[in-house]
Amino acid sequence: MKTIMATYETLFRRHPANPILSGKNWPYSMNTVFNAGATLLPDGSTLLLCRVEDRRGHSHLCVARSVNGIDSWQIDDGPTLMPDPEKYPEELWGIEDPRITYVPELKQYAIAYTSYSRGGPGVSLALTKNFREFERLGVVMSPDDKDAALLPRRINGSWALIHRPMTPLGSHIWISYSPDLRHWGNHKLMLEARRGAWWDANRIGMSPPPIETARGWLMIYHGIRKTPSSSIYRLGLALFALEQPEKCLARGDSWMFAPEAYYERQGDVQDVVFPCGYTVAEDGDTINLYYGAADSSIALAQGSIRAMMAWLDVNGHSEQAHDRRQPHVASD
Ligand code: BMA
Repeated sequence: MKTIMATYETLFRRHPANPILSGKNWPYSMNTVFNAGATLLPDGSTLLLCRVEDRRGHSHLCVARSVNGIDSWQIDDGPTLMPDPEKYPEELWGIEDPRITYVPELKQYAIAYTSYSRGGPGVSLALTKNFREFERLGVVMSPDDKDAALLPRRINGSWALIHRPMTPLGSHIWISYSPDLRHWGNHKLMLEARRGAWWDANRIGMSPPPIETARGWLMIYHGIRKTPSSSIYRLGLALFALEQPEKCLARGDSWMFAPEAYYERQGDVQDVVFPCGYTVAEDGDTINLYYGAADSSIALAQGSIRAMMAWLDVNGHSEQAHDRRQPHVASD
């Protein structure tokens, strides 16, 4: 009898120093650190904007800097960006999951983050030049909405924000456009959660900001598989047209990274890998993916943009070819 052997290509290698940051590194009292935004600073060092959950269960953001992006992190002595519910009531229950985009036209970094309001989680935007002073633009997508990032440049004259509203029919990835970063419209469905048994059925979200390549915006997204006992957060890939980013060119069928290591499988929330940021090395290809592990620590996995594109060429399909395009039956 023939034995069926499945081999899976490894697109990301976990760093042996994982988890690279956790509560035990922190200079002040807290519960956990996870889901960090990331960027390279002009001097080539790495900045992580970490989500820190305190012992009330509320989150704030704190900066950690490192010359090599792996160790010797210099962590701010106290919270870098605290919720400010007096001026911004939408931040009442904390601020979470920042995604950083450097915007050359503004010569500033844009941070899209989840603000946890009395009315649910929404998307807020802030601008900063130095990660010390921040200009808040307030809520740009009202609840329930999260998993947002700004594209680094205008598309046909408009700013573009990717985000993930929740609906009773499923949570899908949308893109919206704005002339001024404050007023948003022209909302377009970008990527749908699949249905049925798929690993990315019913609820998906963008993970780090998309990577601009010559062939399109390469997006690492998470799919949430609800199981009888909990949920599994895994990562997949999709590619979108450069000047029409709501147009999906290809989407991988299988996940390409999933919780396997002990620090991803056990923690405050088991079975979660949740990247909010990456940096690209000088070679223009090596990607350092920073991800929250089990809502309890920050880990690093390294991959290659070229390898992700090659994987998508083999494992991806255009959305038209996909089974979700088949007409729904009445009982569906
Ligand atoms: C999502 C986000 C993340 C979190 C994940 C797993 O909905 O809120 O912040 O890491 O759940 O708990």
